[in-house]
Amino acid sequence: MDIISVKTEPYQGQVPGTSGLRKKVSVFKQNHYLENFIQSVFDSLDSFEGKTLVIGGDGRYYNDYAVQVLLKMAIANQFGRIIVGQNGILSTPATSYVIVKYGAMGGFILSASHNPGGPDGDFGIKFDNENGAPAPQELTDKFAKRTREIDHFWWADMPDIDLTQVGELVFGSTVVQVIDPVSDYAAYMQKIFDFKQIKRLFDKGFRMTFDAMNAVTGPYAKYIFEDLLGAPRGSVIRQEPLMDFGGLHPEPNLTYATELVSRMYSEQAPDFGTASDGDGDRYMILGRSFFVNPSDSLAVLAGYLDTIPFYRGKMTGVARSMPTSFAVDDVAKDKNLTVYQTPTGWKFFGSLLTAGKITLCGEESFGAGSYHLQEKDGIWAVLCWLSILAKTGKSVEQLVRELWQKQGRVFTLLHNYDIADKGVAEAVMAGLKEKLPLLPGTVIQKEKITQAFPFVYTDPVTGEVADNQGLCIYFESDARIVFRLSGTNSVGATLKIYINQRVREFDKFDSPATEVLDKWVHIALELSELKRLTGVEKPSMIT
Ligand code: VG1
Ligand code: CO
Repeated sequence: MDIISVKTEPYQGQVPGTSGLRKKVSVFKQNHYLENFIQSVFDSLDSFEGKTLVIGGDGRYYNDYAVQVLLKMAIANQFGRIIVGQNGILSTPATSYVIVKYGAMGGFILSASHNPGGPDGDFGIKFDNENGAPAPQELTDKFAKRTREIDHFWWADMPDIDLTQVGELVFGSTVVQVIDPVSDYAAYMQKIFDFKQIKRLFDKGFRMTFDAMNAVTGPYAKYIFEDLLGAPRGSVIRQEPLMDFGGLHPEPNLTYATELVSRMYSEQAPDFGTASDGDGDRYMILGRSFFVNPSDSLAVLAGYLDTIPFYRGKMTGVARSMPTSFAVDDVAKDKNLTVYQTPTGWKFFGSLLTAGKITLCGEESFGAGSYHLQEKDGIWAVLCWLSILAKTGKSVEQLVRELWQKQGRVFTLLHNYDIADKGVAEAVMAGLKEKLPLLPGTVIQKEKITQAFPFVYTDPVTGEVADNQGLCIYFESDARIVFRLSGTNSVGATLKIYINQRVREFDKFDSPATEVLDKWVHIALELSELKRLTGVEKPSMIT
């Protein structure tokens, strides 16, 4: 095996977004594109010679190839040990756990998460630090800076490594350890949750459907829910990870998890419906003919997390990303927990979790997690729900209705507008931002604006400031509209409009969110002049 230095030229635009670097597969396939980014990450880290690195991915198209590139480069850069999931597979939460468990200095996750896969789809790469947390902004800025200067990378000239068998292989001064992707994570879940209690629920005939969406959680879910907890065979659907996710969009929401949704609204619906995303860090909750919006789910988790022994007496604070509704705030207040509002993206929770300021955190996109590990964790969230259902004996619907009875129902709606030209989308945001100072006190479509401001976040632990994190407009009638640009798409731009309103009239609780919040959609469109400025008539996704 020869270790060689290979000359290269920088690429433009290798800038990590909300969660890692995400681009079309065709972009990643350009000569040295992947190698440049990987070496830029290595060059941005403090000494790592002799240390341990974790590598895994969600199994999407190009995972096989990229894993081999990463291995050869990590060997050439002289890591002491590389822990890699069998066949190159590890979910995002499993990677995070494995990093901490084996004392690694960090790890790579090859995934574009909820973005579609396949030769015409997206690929991605993200880096977690030694806490198993997504690289913070300061570090991702370093990666991007280095990609603009890079002129060579290190390469081990050797054949591909066989990743089909669990075990250890030695290459020069590096040990490559192939691990089973599921077992460490599953063992950890058994430490957190009372599996016997959940098993009793299934023994009594409780039924669930977990839609793995042909993505990475299939093997995890099958082992945990069917093999260990005794959910009937077939409870985990679409459990085989496919390179292109069967042509589907692996994002758990009402638009993309259609099969699960129709099952949950049918006559034979099971008691509990869940789904996960491409890399296993998100979830989705449905009861029988009942959808739980992610912000309400976070509120339920906040209310009951301390019924799980692992968390008893450990509750400190709760954090939610800014676009996540305020449903959790009242629950937290009741329980004397501090609430933090962070920008979108898991990397902003890391410092709060590490400092012990929060126990639980979550996002409106069905990401939730706790201090058990520093990534969002889909299967963990499902296990939380199962524990709460087992402990209380209540149904999903009952738990959510109790929340509404207490504090009113906070309706939520998200409209995504795909805009081909990123510059045009940025211009819409800039125009609206300019208007914000003039809005408070004005009335639009009979609704009075109370506050309007761009969201700027100062990390209470590190003091780091993140600006440009969305535009917020609050109304007198307990409503809020948030505008922000997505940071995960690989081409063009997606402008997201998030709408929330708290409704206290019981007789409105069962109206669809699309109906209750329709008025606010019109207000948002009028304020932003989105249609006129972009020519885009309809959202690509409503959830
Ligand atoms: C989206 C979600 C955000 C989530 C991010 C990464 O980001 O809104 O809540 O953290 O995806 O999740 P954006 O910038 O497109 O709104 V994942 O599961 O795709 O790593
Ligand atoms: Co994900």
